[in-house]
Amino acid sequence: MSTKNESLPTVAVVGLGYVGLPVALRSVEKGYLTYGLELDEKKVTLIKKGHSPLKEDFVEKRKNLLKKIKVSTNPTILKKADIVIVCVPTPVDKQFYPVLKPLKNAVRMIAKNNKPAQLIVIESTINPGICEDVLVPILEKAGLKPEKDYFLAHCPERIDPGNKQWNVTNIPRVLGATSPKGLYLAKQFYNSIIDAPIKPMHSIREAEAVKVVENSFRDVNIAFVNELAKSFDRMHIDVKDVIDGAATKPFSFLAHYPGRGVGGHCIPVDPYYLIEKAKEVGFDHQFLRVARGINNSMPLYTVGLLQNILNELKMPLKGTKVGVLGLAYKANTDDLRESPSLKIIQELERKKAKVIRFDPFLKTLSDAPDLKTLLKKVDVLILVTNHQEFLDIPPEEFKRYHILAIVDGMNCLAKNKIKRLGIKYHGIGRR
Ligand code: SAJ
Repeated sequence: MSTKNESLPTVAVVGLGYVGLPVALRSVEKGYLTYGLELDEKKVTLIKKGHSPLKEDFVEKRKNLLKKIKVSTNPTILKKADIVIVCVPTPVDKQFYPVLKPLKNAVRMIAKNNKPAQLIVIESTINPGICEDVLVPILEKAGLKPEKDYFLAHCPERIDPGNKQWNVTNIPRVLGATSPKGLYLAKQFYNSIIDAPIKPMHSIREAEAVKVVENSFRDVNIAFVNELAKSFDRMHIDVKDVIDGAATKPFSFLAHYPGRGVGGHCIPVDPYYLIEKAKEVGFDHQFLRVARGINNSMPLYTVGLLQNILNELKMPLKGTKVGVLGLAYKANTDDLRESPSLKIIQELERKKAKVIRFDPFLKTLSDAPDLKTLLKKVDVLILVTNHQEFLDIPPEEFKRYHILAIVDGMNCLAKNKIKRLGIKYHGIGRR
């Protein structure tokens, strides 16, 4: 029930993307008067009309609350907020160095529109030390006094795009702050909107470290199986079967699966936060760097697999019509960020293949209006995204449209059925 509760503090969310919008909706749902500061006019207009700028299950189910978020592009709305939640992007640049400009700008805007005793919570992913070494100086430069004008906390976001089970209401969180009072105020707020444990960390640095550690953990585990895939490819061992076998062990094994590369705004990015931060203290995270290198090598490795198959078929890659199934980095989403498809297509075109793309979630970027049209047009396929629509293709369809070879970049197709139809098949560590 979303009724305005006079006794509750006023909330403002800065950045209404895949993290901020769910937080704002949840805040409304729990009765908070909620403002939304969003620089993208189009998004503001959409939300004002009650339309979601995101294709997220959680948002779709709460569309009726969208109009209750007081959205604006004007930062002066922050003057009304007792609690400001910062959910702006923290990408990395071409040298993989964290780009903090959006975050710094957001904090500058907050500082200029301070309400005394304002609680500022950073949800964006940052590396250890950013709050105290970068954001506090910005607040102090604006003349703000800690504990009097502001309290600073960090509650790293854990939104998993496309996940229908876990969302902002039920994902446990960690929380750190620069003072006990700030921790108390932040914990009160998050306990009121999240039906899951909120773990207070002993310092804000520890809270900053948690997120980059959990995502680096995932990146190195994916790199482990990607390296296995490369070696098992040579040993003619199906790495997917082996991982499934290892996963029968009920403890101390956590299955990850090889693929055409690691995309998204978290996993391929967050390890660089740790790598860069550690450099400042003279430490080289060689393991994280090696893992990043292995994962970054997978798109070209995938194209190499196609090249090997075409060599067997005595077909040059140049001029071959290659169907690329999927552009998004993750199944059943329309998210292109850091998607391996971009490097795969770039390499195919560099080798003068004729590329025809199709992604049911990104039709405006597709070269074919639908899957059938693509299958009619191409000689071979590379599956990049394990969208359900591609998993549902009966293998006979590949035969019907004279597909000569398939590289299964997510090891998700029916390998044996495809091979029995006389179609060349190669997965990642799976042949
Ligand atoms: N991937 C693999 N092998 C795997 C798992 C993933 O190659 O075994 C690839 C995916 O294809 C994708 C990339 O890695 O291209 C990232 O996949 P992901 O499942 O980690 O999806 P993300 O990027 O949405 O990661 C989010 C993260 N959530 C947050 O940062 C808040 C991550 O912490 C979660 O573990 C992940 O969702 C999840 O579990 O789904």
